[in-house]
Amino acid sequence: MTYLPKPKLHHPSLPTNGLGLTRRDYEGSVSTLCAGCGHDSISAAIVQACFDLDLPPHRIAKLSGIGCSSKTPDYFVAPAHGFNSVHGRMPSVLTGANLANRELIYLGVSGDGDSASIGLGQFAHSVRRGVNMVYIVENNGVYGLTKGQFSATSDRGSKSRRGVENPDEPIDLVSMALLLGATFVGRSFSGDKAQLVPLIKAALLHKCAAFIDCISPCVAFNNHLGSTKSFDYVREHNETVNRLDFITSREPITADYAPGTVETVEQHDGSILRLRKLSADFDPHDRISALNYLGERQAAGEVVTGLLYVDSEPHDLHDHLNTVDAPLNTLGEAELCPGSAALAKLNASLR
Ligand SMILES: Cc1ncc(C[n+]2csc(CCOP(=O)(O)OP(=O)(O)O)c2C)c(N)n1
Ligand code: SF4
Ligand SMILES: [Mg+2]
Repeated sequence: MTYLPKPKLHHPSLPTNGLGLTRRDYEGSVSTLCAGCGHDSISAAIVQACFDLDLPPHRIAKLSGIGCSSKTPDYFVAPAHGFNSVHGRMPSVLTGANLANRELIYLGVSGDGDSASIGLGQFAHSVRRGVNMVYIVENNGVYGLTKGQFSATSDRGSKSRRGVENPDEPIDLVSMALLLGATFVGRSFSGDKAQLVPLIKAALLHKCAAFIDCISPCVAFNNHLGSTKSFDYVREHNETVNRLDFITSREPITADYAPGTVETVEQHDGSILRLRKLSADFDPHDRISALNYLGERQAAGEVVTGLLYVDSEPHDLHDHLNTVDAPLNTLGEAELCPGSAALAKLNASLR
């Protein structure tokens, strides 16, 4: 993989966050993606979110599969832990890492090909198990890296760059995530930083499976007339159901909206999601009605974006399995080996 490091020198007047780090400290190497690729805007949004939240870079673990989208962890938060896995296998690698060490913040980046085709089963099981992670699909409706074949999220009837119509039904990963029990589900657009950054911030502090489908146009193979994942199509058909402001538990809450127009949702760690409702009949706390709403708007050709579902009291995989708090590599012999008496008791219980 091409690797172009950025110069380490910072301008001394760059603003710093609570850790004394600049935004540049959260960047990665120089992107080798096509100029204008939506994926680069998502990387920039991740950099902004991690900087704003004062996340210690060494506490972040970024994982991916294979694809242009899966190359992007190289382009943000260089000092974080990183693992570029096999095509479609990011979720199981992330699940294993999370079980071994729950103290890191897990950020999985994938593509629509990576997650909706070869990795569909992996996506489904990581979400269904409630792995504490942020799972971002950079969704461009094509296999960008292998030169623009339709992916499983391409809409039926949408056209390839050469004018061929896609005959297959699409898979909507947002609807799947809702059906599978994800406790935080959002959809956004790489061209809408004002929506995407707070969504990523809220997802990073959500203590369970947080899924974000981010429409991310491929300027090389899927940004033409007839595509439903182009910049123009998404801008024209974007139906934003709410606007999210994200406030950490450290910040004061200033009320600058008319009463009744804003809903406050408190997350497990005390962080606050302030939701400005833009669609009167959309409720992000009702999984079934969110699914119905998405289905209706999708049939009408609209792309629904915003925070689509949130459960503020989620239980993750560690809660389900009642695992130890400490990372497994810090456990000593006393914790790992309970002794022959305990083993004999266990064996006796199974006879
Ligand atoms: C096991 C395996 N099968 C197929 C491939 C070829 N391949 C590489 S990337 C890719 C699809 C990438 O599409 P997507 O995940 O949507 O990422 P994008 O490039 O569009 O961001 C495929 C099929 C591979 N690398 N490994
Ligand atoms: S081929 Fe498409 S997805 Fe890949 S870098 Fe270029 S614009 Fe982005
Ligand atoms: Mg793709």
